[in-house]
Amino acid sequence: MAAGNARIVRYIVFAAFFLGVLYFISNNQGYRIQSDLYNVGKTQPVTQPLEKEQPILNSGSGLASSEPLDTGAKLGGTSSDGVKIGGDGIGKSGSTVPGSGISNSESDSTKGSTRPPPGTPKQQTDLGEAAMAMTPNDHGWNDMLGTAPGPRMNATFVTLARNSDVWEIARSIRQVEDRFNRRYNYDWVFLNDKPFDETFKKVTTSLVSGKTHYGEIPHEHWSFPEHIDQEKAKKVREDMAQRKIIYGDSISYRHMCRFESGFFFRQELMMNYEWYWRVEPSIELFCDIHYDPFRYMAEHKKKYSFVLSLYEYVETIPTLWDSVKKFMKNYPEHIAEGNSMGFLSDDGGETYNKCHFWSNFEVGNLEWLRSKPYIDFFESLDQDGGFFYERWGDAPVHSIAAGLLLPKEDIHFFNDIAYYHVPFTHCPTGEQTRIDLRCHCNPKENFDWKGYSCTSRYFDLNKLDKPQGYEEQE
Ligand SMILES: Nc1nc2c(ncn2[C@@H]2O[C@H](COP(=O)(O)OP(=O)(O)OP(=O)(O)O)[C@@H](O)[C@H]2O)c(=O)[nH]1
Ligand SMILES: [Mg+2]
Repeated sequence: MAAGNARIVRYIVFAAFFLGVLYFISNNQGYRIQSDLYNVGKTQPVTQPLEKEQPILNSGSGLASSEPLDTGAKLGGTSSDGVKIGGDGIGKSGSTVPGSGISNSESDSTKGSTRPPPGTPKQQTDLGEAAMAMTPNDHGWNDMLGTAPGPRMNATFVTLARNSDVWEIARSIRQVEDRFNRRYNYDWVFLNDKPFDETFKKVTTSLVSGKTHYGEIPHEHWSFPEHIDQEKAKKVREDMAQRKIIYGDSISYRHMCRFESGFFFRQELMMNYEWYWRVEPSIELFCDIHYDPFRYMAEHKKKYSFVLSLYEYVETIPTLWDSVKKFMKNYPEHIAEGNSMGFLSDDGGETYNKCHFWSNFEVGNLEWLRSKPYIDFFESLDQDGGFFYERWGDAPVHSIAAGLLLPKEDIHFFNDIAYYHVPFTHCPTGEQTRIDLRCHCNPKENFDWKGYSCTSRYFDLNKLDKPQGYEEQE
């Protein structure tokens, strides 16, 4: 009996050992399969319907290529012997596609990175020829996976940020990349009144598909100008603190507003570009952007654009309009014919109705901001001291400038760029638009047609048809 029991125990031990070996082998294989898949996915997401259009566009390098990084390098243009020759073929940012083995940043943070490009290697040799798909009926509308065809503008994203903003700006970049820039690879300029730290550079460079640049703002662009009476400015801050005016007691917020009003566009790094798209920390983009807004601006001769507009908090700008009127009197030659005074004033310019475009989102033309009319405008306002004796924001400053110095047709409303910056949302009006653009915003949160928005005024002034369904959102 004892011997029988021992035999049974031996069988059980043997069976357990055998099962253990089987389990180990199968698990091990599973791991290898997973890791292979992962590699493939990194190069080329397996779900993409790529083969359809690849053969002609891909210089013969199809999806099945066993040289994924090579394929990525070809985004920058490849000579016949396979040597990388840079990205002239697809514009400035095309030369910097990650995965080409070349660092995509001025910082050291991506050196040695073998990360594949964010878009698939679908690449057209005739990038400059392609028309933009603006509606679902246009050719190429659904080509949202590869690098976008078409020329690139001389454009950059621009963000003013502190090192402590890194995770908030990381969220914004991720959204901008996912919804737009992974297909376009535009550059990104980061500006700061202090040196950026390594974490900031590393994290942001890893997220941006174009080149990243980091600039430190010169002291004279982030300090009190000599003509400011420090005592007077201090009293204002104390008074605003007592009255609980948002950021009313902050010195740095005032430097920020003055910098955004008068200096960001003439930073050394920004001088390399003609177009900018401003991005702030913690914003959201809710819809796919199927076309290049920079190119849209250029082709339609726009100079300034917005997605949200509203009334300014009057306590922050009590004498701004007086200052503007002084400028108009001193520089009548700068006031554009057919301007948007009707957006800014309800009485022909006597008083300001506080309407402004919300400048935490802007796509605009840097040459315009660097032009004499704009510089004269900024300097005239700056002399009056309201950035420090009050708390003038860059939003009303930019908006009044755009409203007076530009013909009204130069200002564009991007209905199809769905956007959030606390606490307002622009969610495109019209269900079909939201479906076509694969939006994830709640239309009920759209601010455009609510009483505190000025967007209706913009539509009325420009005699534009409001999108279908706007009445239901008022
Ligand atoms: N380098 C630097 N950037 C700043 C400073 N203050 C604000 N910023 C940046 O300037 C932009 C505007 O500042 P915000 O604090 O977002 O101002 P806001 O949008 O009016 O207010 P919020 O509702 O807080 O977003 C953001 O991109 C900030 O990261 C500062 O002191 N230094
Ligand atoms: Mg902000």
